[in-house]
Amino acid sequence: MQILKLGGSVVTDKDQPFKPHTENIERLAREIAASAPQSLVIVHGGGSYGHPVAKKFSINEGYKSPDQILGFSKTHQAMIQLNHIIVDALLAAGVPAFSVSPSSFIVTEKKRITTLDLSIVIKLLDSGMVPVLYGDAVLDSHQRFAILSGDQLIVKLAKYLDAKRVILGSDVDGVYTADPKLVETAELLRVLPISDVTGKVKIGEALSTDVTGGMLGKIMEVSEAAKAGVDVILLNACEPGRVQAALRGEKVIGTTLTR
Ligand code: IP8
Repeated sequence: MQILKLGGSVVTDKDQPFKPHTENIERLAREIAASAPQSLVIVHGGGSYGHPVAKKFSINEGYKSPDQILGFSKTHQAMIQLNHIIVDALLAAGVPAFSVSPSSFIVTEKKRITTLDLSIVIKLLDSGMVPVLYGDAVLDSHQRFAILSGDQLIVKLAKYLDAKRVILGSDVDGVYTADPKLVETAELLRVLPISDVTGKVKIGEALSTDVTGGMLGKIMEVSEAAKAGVDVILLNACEPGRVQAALRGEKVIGTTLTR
């Protein structure tokens, strides 16, 4: 059982609203097909689809004014549009992808997952399909609605589906000693003990609109899966071949989180 997260910076052009990164999406679909995964769940991020809409209507802050209700639907719809493009590309490459909306089986409380019914996802996996989920606008029992990041979602999936490996694809090679987009001398950490995450290591924040917390938020979140003994690999999914190699269990340039 493997879980692959494709970050918004991989599947969209984060600087242009509603612009899919078609080249990356189609290449990754071919890589996933070529790796012939036994059991795989794909989760993608919001990028320039979900995030700008969620930000415009302050969806992650919960209900404050009536105009947010339309914004909640628009955020979800933006994610459906991106998911549609990704699922179409996977199908074209021969991957039996099947779209599943997280907001239809997950409820949060103060932005954290409290209700999650994975029975459909499990049945899809048992039938040989590849469920394709995403960060979504979800109902929240405390603040009416919230943004569920794909990163929070993959940790729960890893735990309840007993995943062996979680692969997080972004547009950087892994975790660096500083933000590689800003600091030239930043070094890639091939191994990152999770005890270092909140201490010595300085991790660059995402530069563009990301309502769910950028790189540091991502690592804090997924370190939970590493703590539970799941192999967690952060790699650059914009570099051809890396996702395919990781899915095959081969050695790949990236950062492995260790306990
Ligand atoms: O990009 C957020 O998912 P993420 C999805 O994985 C939305 O944090 C709706 C903004």
